[in-house]
Amino acid sequence: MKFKAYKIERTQMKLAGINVYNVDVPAVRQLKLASATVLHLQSTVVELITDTRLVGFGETCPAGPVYQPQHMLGARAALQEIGSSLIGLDPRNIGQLNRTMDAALNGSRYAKAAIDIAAWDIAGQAYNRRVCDLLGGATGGTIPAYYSISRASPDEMAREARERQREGYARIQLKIGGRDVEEDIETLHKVKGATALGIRIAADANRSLTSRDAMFLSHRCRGISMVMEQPCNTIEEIAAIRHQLCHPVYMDESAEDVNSILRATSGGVVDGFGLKLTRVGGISALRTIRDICDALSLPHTCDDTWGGDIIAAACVHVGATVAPSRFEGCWIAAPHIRGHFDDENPVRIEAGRIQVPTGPGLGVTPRRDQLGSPIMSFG
Ligand code: 0XW
Ligand code: MG
Repeated sequence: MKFKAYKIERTQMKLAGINVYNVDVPAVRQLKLASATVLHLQSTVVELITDTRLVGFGETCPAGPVYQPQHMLGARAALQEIGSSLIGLDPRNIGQLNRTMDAALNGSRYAKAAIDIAAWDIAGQAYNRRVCDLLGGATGGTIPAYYSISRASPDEMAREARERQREGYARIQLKIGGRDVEEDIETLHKVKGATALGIRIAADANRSLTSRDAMFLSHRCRGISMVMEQPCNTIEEIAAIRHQLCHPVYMDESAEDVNSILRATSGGVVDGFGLKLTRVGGISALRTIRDICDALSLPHTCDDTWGGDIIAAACVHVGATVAPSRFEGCWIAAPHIRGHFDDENPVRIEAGRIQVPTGPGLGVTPRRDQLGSPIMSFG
């Protein structure tokens, strides 16, 4: 019996140029965290131009210079360092692209993430598939979003929690910390009283609590079903008190890359993660972390710290491929910012859910007038 030999046709594609743009992201609703208030930001958008008609877009947008070590000008300096090393590579070979970036510059995963996202956008368009299809397939047409409630008085936060639950959110994150812990304890009790059973609550201190206050808060909120997100500054501080807390602990800011996630999980330090797409290195790294969490039955979110429709689409594509039993939802900046990069395919939340973009690649294309002239070009 003879078998017919099928040959995979190899088409050529090369990266011919890269443009980097500054895009204003005006805020309509500030987000007050323990250490900072996020307002108007400038995002960094990367355009990968191939020698075919295809272009892909990526984005990175740290939430200001204080939330985490990553910051806007740092991303741009890193892109300056790595940009020219990528010209001539096949952007569909995302592994090679990432290895080349690592050979050109140590660290700065959040800048490399913008290139990685744009490469997935090109690969999706080249194969006529959505990014979520290339990542293993979507769980459905929409995925859950969660809402982050800015730090405010206990009554205001409780009122907003009730409103968001009525709007359709199944999960809310409450910003705590950076004030007297008594106010946070009062807030959590008032939120519990104001919301109906079933709402999932994350109390996010954004690294700010002392181990003493984290223990006080957890014990005084013993009857509240909630998770404590990044209560203290470091993995070590969290590890030291973890078994004295009454609540599951999720790691966010300390989840910096695949290795820190392996350290935290092998040490049994956490029960889940608030994952940030660009901090960990983009879609490729988040895919690996998704699979680690799946194997260890650890729930997690798929978000970023801020940004426009490109980052939002990338988070939603990965989020759409997470097993529902592991998925804590996506946070996107849309409710906090004015307008969209792509008016025809905006990534937005309706009744607590986000529609997975339907076009090939990321399924969003920023308007040219919004990009303006590049601030940096290669090739
Ligand atoms: C709520 N977020 C997803 C957006 C802000 O950048 C902070 C972040 C978090 O979970 O810490
Ligand atoms: Mg967080």
